[in-house]
Amino acid sequence: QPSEFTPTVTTEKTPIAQALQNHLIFSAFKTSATATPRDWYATTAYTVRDHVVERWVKTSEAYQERDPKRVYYLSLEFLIGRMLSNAALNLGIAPEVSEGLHALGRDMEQVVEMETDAALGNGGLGRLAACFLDSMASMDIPGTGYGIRYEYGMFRQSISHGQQIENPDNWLRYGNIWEFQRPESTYIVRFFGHVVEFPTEQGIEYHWVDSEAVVAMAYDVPIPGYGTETVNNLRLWSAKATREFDLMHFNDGNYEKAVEERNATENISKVLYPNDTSVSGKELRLKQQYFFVSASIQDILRRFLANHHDWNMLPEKVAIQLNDTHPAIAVAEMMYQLVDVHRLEWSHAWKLVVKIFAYTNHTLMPEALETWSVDLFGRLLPRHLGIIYKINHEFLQMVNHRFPGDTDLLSRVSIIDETHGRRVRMAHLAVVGSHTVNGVAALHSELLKTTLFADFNRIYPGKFINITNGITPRRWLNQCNPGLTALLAKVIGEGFHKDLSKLQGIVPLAEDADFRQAFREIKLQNKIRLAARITKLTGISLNPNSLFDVQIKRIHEYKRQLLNMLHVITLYNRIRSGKAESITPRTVIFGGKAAPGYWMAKLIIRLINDVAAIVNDDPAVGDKLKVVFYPNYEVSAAELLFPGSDLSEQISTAGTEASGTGNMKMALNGALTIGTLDGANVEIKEEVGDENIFIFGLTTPEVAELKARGYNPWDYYHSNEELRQVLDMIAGGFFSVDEPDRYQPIFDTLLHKGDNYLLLADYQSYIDAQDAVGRLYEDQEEWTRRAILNVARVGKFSSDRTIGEYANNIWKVHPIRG
Ligand code: DL6
Repeated sequence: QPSEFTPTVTTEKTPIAQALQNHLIFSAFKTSATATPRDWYATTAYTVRDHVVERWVKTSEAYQERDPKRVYYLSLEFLIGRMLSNAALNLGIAPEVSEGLHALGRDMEQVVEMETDAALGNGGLGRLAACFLDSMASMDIPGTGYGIRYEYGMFRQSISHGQQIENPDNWLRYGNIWEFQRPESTYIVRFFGHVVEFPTEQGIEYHWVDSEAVVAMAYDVPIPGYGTETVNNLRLWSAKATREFDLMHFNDGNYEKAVEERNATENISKVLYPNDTSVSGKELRLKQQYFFVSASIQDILRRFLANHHDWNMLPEKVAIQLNDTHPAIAVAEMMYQLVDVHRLEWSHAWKLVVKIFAYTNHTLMPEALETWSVDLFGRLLPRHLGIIYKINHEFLQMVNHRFPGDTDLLSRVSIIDETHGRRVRMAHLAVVGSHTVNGVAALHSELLKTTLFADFNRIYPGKFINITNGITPRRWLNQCNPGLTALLAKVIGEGFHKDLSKLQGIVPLAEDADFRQAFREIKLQNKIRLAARITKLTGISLNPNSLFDVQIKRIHEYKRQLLNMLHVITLYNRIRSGKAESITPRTVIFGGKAAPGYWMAKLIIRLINDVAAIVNDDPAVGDKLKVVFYPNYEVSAAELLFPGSDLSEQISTAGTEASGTGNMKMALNGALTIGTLDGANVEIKEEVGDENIFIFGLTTPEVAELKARGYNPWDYYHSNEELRQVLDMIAGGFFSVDEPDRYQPIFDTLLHKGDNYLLLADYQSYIDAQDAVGRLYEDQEEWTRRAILNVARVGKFSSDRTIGEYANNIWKVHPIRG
């Protein structure tokens, strides 16, 4: 009689069920009787991983043999989320894994829930990088991601007494089955010291001496493509001390001192900075940037040199994309490696550099534009500062030659800002060192050319292009919305997984009552699933038939969660005063993290929770209005929230949101958008049609005009009764009776400090649009028709399309099949 410990293939079990059982025993060292839910997760992950690794080896051999041009995506953030279900889906083995678990008495959905999110990013920029990895692998593009293996990712948010509390994200506590440590792939990264000049016959040689060394050790994470054998690599660097500890101190009996140095070194990859749109200028952050960049560039050059001797081949084999300015120091590091280490002539090296690099800008917000004080930079990276000076000198000479005598222009475009102390402008370094710079949505790219980079656009005509962002349909449709995916597959076949434009095929079905019914039923089930999770997390029970009105994203003043709250309180007032007899029942859901040091964003979270407490408890309101703050918004939460949304809130002040990608995920999952003409909303409107989206508010030029004319928020306060009442309630302590002036700063920001993001100017137009939303929702047939048209027409926003454009227009790389 074979026991559970007998790892032989039995006829009754499918191969995957057998593999699961083997891993339970040999990898988790458990039996079904003793296995915990986490053991089942590990068992399943090991089983799926085996399939991934098999293909990974083949892909890497194919790349090795065929030596294609590769793209290297340098990003300080990769917001990957969970990997198990995504890997099973992409490999096409999800049904078998599910069945195998079922045969062993387990449920795939519960197993998946045991995985901790890999939250190595803040928000949009990091999630975009993760979607790009999925698309590159799915399209067989030889692409590698390079980043940092943070020991602590994005903080975990809890809500206590309505306030955000930040808790450390110890995501590696139970190990990480998806990473492979590569002790053989280590590089020395140096900091501090000074530069010594050696005159030689060829000119001056620069030697960087007395520096402190850190070891960068690689951890590889497989990125399986969908519907292909390709598995690409995400290489994350971890900092290790060069010596375990200082033996001198150890022998003196000072153990603490002995490990101190080691800890300080390893701090470099300890924690992700949780600010998405502001820079703090901290030394550790610059160390992180240089650390991962230097290790990555050394790794890229090592791979190149293994096959080539002719440096002119470098741009034929290597394309490097800078994900924002965070890795922009790579331009100087490549020069350092080529000139100081490999002894290329400066001008030869520079020609290669500008053929290799390209830079993506993700924001126009001035507070997000990185600069470093020259003092800090020179202390930490003395040789690189010298290199940047030389790059700048040559660049300014060129500008002066082209635009003689324009000293203002020279000072505006210089890589060194001399106007606020001396600072290194990383965006300028990135622009000068790249052959192409792209924005992430049509409007954003246009604004880059006409505002932030207007001077550079004159200097380098043609360098600035647009590539509109996208999202991977595998995670953001197939994985998160199996009900809708199955319905779509039934009516148009499976092709849309790899060609999202195929969704156009459902356009005629918007007119089919049976299809609408089926579509609506799926949405309802998704809302029921979401409502159950919300009740579990917050204790708030919801009516799944109410309109789920959802704003999930980082909390930031420019994203205007506060404008949403002005609407919520307006609705509340209408209900209380009996003016809303026939109001559409609504559940307004917020989710998102505030940067720990962003006081106003945290106050907004508190206001949402305070308002929720009062509204949800008011018997006069009943089912008509509920307000929810979903704690710890992260990728896995998003996978529940997007499919369960009816209304997508994309309400940033026009001209502030570079693109947005949540807007795309919402529409793809059948939510209608209420939004401003900002970021990619503009293109979503073009795709889905004016009738199928609720657009409101000032346009970007109107915002500029109003500001130029002199914007006075008091005008709106005095002339709009509903608005005035809402603002007076906030300021007067209606929602904070225990501390009546808690929200006075919000009132002050909006009225006394100029309402930078024009909430008051856009208020009435937003309320009117929301009223139209409410009325349309009453007509469920028409609402569903429009939701179907949204799904059908957002194929453009697949990250496969986006990556295709990067590959053709910037990287010039081609697919390679193993
Ligand atoms: O491009 C990805 C994403 C855009 O969709 C958002 O509109 C934009 O805010 C975001 N930017 C960041 C932080 N930017 N910086 N630096 O996440 O990028």
